[in-house]
Amino acid sequence: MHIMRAVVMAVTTCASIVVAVPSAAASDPNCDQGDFCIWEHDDKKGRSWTWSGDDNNYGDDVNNGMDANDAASSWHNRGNAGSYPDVRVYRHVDKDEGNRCVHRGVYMSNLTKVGWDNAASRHRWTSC
Ligand SMILES: [Ca+2]
Ligand SMILES: [Ca+2]
Ligand SMILES: [Ca+2]
Repeated sequence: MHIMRAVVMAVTTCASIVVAVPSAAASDPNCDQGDFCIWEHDDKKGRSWTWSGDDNNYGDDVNNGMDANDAASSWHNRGNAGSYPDVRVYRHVDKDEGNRCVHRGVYMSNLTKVGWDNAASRHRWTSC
């Protein structure tokens, strides 16, 4: 029941963000302006997860029965310009080794090409 409640809250949060920035959302229906977004498959296919803030553990982010840990096969940083425009993605929840900077605006459609398929476990906004 905890998981179901988290999903409902996540959906509610996303809905409110869409309402707040309708014009930006229209430019990419899969990933709102200001968010870091990941997809289950290449080319923005399959389940997706989006965050406007940091997330220290993808394992509790469930979309349609699947959590985000080690799931990302494509990603897109649609962060806003400012103090923290980039995203640093980490392979592990509890270790900093093996992280990667994803600059603002970067979309990677096939993470296998850079050795990151099904690897991301958390991220934080930064400047890198
Ligand atoms: Ca995947
Ligand atoms: Ca999480
Ligand atoms: Ca991982």
